[in-house]
Amino acid sequence: MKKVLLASFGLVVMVALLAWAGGEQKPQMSMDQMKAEMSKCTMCKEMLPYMNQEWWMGMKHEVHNLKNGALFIHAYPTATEKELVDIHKMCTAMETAGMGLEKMTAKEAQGKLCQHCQEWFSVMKDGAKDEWVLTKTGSIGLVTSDNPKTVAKIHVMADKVRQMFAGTPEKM
Ligand SMILES: [Cu+2]
Repeated sequence: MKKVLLASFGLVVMVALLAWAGGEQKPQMSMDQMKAEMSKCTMCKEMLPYMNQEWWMGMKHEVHNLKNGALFIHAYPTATEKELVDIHKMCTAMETAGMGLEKMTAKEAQGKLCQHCQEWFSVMKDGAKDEWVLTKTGSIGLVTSDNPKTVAKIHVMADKVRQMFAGTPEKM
């Protein structure tokens, strides 16, 4: 299941980037720049084929801290049933890509993952547990650990994701 954690986080990051690129604030990077960045990351590049879809911009995202981790809600409330098939297909494509990550060393991950996927790779290496469910509007994930240090790390990650969606691109 760990691979899904990475997949989902990459998704979060890129949707946040996309939100900035299309938002009212000054774009921090153009769509082409963003795509170039994504193509360098083993996880994020799996999303490239779907980026022109309308549902990308309709994503609603929530992150909530738990005592032992965090809860991630990805929802595409505007997606039709047909689009949801694509959304779930994308999740599966990233899961497949993620299978390769399990064999990666931390050093390899540095070369093959973007900064944010690397941070989640690190949480994963700590032994965090996660469980993801495909839902009628997208997906929901629980990321937890019995180790207080790892829980603290998960909370830092959750904060970063919230900040991204609050529009603080300097954290990128
Ligand atoms: Cu990435």
